[in-house]
Amino acid sequence: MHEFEYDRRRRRQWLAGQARAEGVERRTLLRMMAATGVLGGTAAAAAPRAMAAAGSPAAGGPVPGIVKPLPPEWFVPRGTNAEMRWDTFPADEFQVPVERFFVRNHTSTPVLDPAAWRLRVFGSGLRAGESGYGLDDLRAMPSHTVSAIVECAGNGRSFYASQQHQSVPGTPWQLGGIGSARWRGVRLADLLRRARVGRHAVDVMPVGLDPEYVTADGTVLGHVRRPLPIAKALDDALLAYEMNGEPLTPDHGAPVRLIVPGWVGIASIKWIGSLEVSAEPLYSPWNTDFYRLFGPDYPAGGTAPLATQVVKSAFELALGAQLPLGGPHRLTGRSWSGAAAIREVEISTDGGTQWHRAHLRDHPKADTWTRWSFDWHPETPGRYELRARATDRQGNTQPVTAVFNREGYLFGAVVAHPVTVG
Ligand SMILES: Nc1nc2c(c(=O)[nH]1)N[C@H]1C(S)=C(S)[C@@H](COP(=O)(O)O)O[C@H]1N2
Ligand SMILES: [Mo]
Repeated sequence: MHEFEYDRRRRRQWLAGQARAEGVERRTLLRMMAATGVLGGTAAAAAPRAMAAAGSPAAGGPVPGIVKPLPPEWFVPRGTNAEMRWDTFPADEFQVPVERFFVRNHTSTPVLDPAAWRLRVFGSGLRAGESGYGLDDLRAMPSHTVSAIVECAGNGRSFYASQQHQSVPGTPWQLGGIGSARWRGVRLADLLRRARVGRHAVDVMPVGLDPEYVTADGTVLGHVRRPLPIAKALDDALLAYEMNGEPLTPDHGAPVRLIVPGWVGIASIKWIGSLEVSAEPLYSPWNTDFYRLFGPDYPAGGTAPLATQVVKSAFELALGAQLPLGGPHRLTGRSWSGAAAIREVEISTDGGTQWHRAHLRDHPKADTWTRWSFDWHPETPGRYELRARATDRQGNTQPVTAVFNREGYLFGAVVAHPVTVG
């Protein structure tokens, strides 16, 4: 799909009044677009920042708004989010257990009654009127199970600062803003056909039932929602009601969330309550102001809304880990790409001069990660920098540096992983 062209067309249509801003006042959206240069203006510092959270804190937890326990051996708290720790993750487990899965909340986890839940489907892209579906209706439809990653677009963001000396706002994730799970549910395509989607539909807008999102300057941006192009909606998106064989838990979108394989995590809207199917392009702040690339190396108006994730790798080892002298040390980790299955992973233990092929422990598949291992025999004590570099089957590989963007998304460069031996 030619996303950039598609997006330009959407923007033109919106400006011509043919597309709607879906709950965002036109005035507010114009101001945001001007502030971020979407309208060709200057990139001012006035862009609303995604910081403030609405909703009440969950009692007692280290992260306000998250319901499940977040033991420090498994998680690092980050604002309203919880990052998964790679160094304590068991190398032999493929999927991330629900209780260890990272959480990214714009506001706070709502606890919804599954029996009362309904999904409202409506819009100009349907050849029928509004329809509604309860959880039983979804469970009665053919089910489909996928192994798929959910990864935040900002995963790896902290390395813009630590490795490239570039300061970016937002959650300073290391590499644990990611998880893979087995998701079971109804193909969005099946539901859309049942709701009688028409040929002229261009976007679907899933809307979350979590509290409305309020920026640091007090602007109410409404419920978390982000338009999904109909092509992806009809391709492999899933309305998931189970995660790793159990009903979804509150923090991960119960009773039903969207799973959009290969795409940035924000596409996978949790706690979905309604779905507009539109014959006109739709907008929300999550595809205009947030989740695009802005910066000196990008078009003045920013790129098209982010879609596919880049290639990344992580060691199952703490940054700065201490390893005893002698070995061998079995280094383990995982690599993934939103575009294709992993083809090859290379390891360097000398700061990036020499590279050696890692052993792939899984048959690489698209939409999830591939585990790898590498036996290392460091002969002298001291400080080393480990590196892992993956290449996917489309030939995408991890570069030495990531191109800067204002919000610090898509950090795909090779990460220098310091360890001390001896
Ligand atoms: N309704 C709603 N959906 C949401 C979000 C949110 O805050 N509200 N966060 C998104 C983001 S940015 C990410 S990375 C993923 C995180 O999913 P998880 O918390 O299950 O790991 O959910 C996405 N879906
Ligand atoms: Mo995210």
